[in-house]
Amino acid sequence: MGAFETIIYEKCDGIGHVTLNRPKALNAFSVRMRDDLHEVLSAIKADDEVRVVIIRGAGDKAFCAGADLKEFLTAPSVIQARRIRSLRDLWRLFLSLQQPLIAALHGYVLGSGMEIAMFCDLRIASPDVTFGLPEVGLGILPGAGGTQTLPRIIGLSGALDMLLTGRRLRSQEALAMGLVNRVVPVDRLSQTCNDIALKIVSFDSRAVKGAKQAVYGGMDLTLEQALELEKRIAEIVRL
Ligand code: CO8
Repeated sequence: MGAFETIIYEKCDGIGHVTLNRPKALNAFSVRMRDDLHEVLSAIKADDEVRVVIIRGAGDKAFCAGADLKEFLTAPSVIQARRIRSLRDLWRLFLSLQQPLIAALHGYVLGSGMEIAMFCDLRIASPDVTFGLPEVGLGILPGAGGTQTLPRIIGLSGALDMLLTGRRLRSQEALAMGLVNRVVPVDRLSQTCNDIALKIVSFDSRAVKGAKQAVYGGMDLTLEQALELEKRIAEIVRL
């Protein structure tokens, strides 16, 4: 893999480190970033050495302040349509990764940035985070799964509050609502995510992948079907 314009990718001790790297634009999600992320995640998906992934944002102001508004407002409609289709592919790619994804969150986590975080399995935040989905206020819908991932993570009531009123959440509220797993001091954010990742790396990777697959695979099934799925996956893991 070559160097990327908008992403830094490093691999160390079984952990894939993905950094959104446009700090001067608060890591706004651009078409270039979409393409770079697609390439990195495709490589990670095929790489058995990568047992867990940490996604973070460069700079001290934001994980990601959403879609690149400057680019979005100048895109002609055909390109826009193609962009939206490709976005769906990227989001499917996120969902198809068997390795656990950890989002290390600081500063602004808005729009597409929040949607990226919601495609991760664990969200660890510093106390300064502002979460928000401003799309409806901009006259559009969150186009990267936000209307579906948010209610699955925090429930219907909180999701509708954020989506319909543009309500923003700070880290402690996000913790109380189940949007983040842990809040840690900003100077401990990276180390905490690394420690969690190393713990996951120390486990049997088949059991880790199996647990992730069973949880997501069972969500849209009846309990009976989901228990059956769990049984099948547990048998495969034990082989
Ligand atoms: N896109 C492009 N550039 C951005 C973005 C963005 N989303 N956010 C910040 N930047 C840039 C600024 O333009 C600025 O650049 P420059 O220094 O060249 O002027 C630099 O980052 C620093 O930003 P600010 O000076 O604004 O920093 P502040 O600390 O004053 O404010 C905020 C931080 C509150 C995060 C503010 O930057 C902001 O409101 N940003 C936009 C947030 C947003 O609404 N994001 C979009 C969410 S919706 C989405 O992701 C789905 C698609 C939306 C399409 C909408 C079509 C109508």
